[in-house]
Amino acid sequence: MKLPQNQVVRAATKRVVLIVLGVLIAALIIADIDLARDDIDGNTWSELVRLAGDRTIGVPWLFGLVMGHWFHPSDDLKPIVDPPGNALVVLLSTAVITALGLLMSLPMWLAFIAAAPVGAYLWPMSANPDALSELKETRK
Ligand SMILES: [Ca+2]
Repeated sequence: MKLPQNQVVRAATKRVVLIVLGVLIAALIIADIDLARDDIDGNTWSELVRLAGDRTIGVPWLFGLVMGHWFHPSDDLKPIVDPPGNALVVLLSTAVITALGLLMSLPMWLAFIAAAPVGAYLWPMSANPDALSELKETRK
């Protein structure tokens, strides 16, 4: 999605997106706390994600991919395979890891750790350099 060019609209759009994300995260945390306090065991978001990760290694793999996508070592990192080939490699590696997880017991943490560099070097988030420097300026 491309942000509108007008600075005022861009700033308002960013603010709305951040507010929506904040409200969504707060709602998930509040729901998780409420679910933790009820009489039903294993029904919190955290417990369900953990259970899903135990059932299929694809879940921690996907979390690792997203972590690598967001938190890679350089702002100007480019994928080592040009698009759209990088998406194909990410999808294929996800399919292979998920299939391996069905055939053998793989630890969740290993899938998570292995996926982060894949997400970073095949699917790095390319941030707008202007938006990044703007953000860094506001943090000072
Ligand atoms: Ca509960």
